[in-house]
Amino acid sequence: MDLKGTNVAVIGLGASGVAAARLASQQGGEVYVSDTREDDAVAARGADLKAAGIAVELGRHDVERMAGAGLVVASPGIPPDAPVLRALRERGVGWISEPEFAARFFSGSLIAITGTNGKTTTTLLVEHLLRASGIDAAAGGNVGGGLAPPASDLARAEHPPDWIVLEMSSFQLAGVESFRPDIGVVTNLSPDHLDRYPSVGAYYADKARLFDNADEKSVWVLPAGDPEVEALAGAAPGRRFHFGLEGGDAFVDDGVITLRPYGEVEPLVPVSEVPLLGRHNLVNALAAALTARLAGAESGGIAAGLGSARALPHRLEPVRDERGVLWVNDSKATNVAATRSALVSLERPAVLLLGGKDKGEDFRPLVPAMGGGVRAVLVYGAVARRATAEIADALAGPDAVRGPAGEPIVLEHIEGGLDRVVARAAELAREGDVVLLSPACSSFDMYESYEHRGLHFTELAREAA
Ligand code: UMA
Repeated sequence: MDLKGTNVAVIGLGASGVAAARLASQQGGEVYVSDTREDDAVAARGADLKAAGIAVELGRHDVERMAGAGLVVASPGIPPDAPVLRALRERGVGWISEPEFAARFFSGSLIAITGTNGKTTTTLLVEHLLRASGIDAAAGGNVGGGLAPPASDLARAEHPPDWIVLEMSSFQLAGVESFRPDIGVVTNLSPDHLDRYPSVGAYYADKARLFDNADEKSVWVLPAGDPEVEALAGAAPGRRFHFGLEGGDAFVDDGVITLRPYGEVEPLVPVSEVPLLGRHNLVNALAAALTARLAGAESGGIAAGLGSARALPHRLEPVRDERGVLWVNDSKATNVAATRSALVSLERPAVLLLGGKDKGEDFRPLVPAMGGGVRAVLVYGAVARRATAEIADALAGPDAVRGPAGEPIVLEHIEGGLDRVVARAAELAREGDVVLLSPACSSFDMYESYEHRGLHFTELAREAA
């Protein structure tokens, strides 16, 4: 695709907009980027682009100018009913998403990974498994958090990788036209983003666009026994492969991660040797192993890669394993649902550290997930008084649950900082336990971010006696 002489309008000056503008400019386009914000962060990004010869407008979108462009690229965070997109639609002007734009310049093969949960873990794991197998691969896309670049940065690379592994959100899939992955992966499907979509059906419909340009050479990696995902794929052509704990082309057989995409059984590695925590991560590992195999990786390389996989920072990340006690940083769990899923997925008794800024969420729904697994709950931070009262209430109520050996769950409100919470956790934890920081709250009462909180916990855990 040649952009020489083409006017390209980019909407939004976040990570996607900056990357798309740079790619369009590198490809010879005349680029105009605009953003409704004009704060310091956006202004700094704008100044960098201006220095590269790109036209930047802050504080407003010039819809007339966009309507005259040959190509419009919209950032994923801009909802379809935003005034700028409504104005373009009224003029009959269409737009594409940033990865759709980037993929037009990819030279290698493409793996696209979507789904409601586990996208980032699976994407980065596929990259790791391919590299462990000696295949030149690079990941990016929706990933965020500085863990991998936007799709357009991958397209701009001086030495394009043989395989690009892209995480795709529904917002990005909404703006595809010719996007056609060689291998498409759906990790799972459940309702989400209902603040943006009018219905679950509308959210699923955007996800289904992964299959828009399928042909008989397409390869699909899907969860086994999931009728909703199967319905999403509909009648899309291509070969379908399935992963699941109980069966399919990637499964767990007698405690061993096993593949069978080509008829032959390929045992890879015992689950116990994969350093990722939780059942959901095991399913992500199955999806990633199967995907890497279908991309041409050999089972030996995949097995080695699974053994050397690392948890993503702040997501059920083991940070210390000493004297039978595993310390786990799950600081990214900033709401009750995330902490609930951590509790459900752990298979060891836990001392749970919970607290932070009060977002008004009800903590009682956490209690059923504690039954049989949680030994103690230590509550701290601005939310502590309310959270402790609600948990105490649920522990005394009709749904009351008990700890690992049927004993009462210890519940304590700890005054002071995380140092005091960690010290108390070290006293309570017994051999075989997990000390889990999964706060169910944001960090802003004491920290700048969940990352900052997670790093402080890691430091304290490593120092704990
Ligand atoms: N803006 C306008 N006009 C508008 C509305 C917004 O100019 O009418 C501007 C905002 O002022 C802002 C810019 O658009 O400056 C923001 O664009 P954006 O929200 O698309 O943010 P990016 O920084 O480009 O980040 C996006 C993804 N964010 C979203 O989809 C919300 C990042 O995913 C992704 O990493 C990045 O592109 C690179 O691909 C983050 C995310 O939370 C991690 N994704 C959601 C998720 O995973 O659940 C979908």
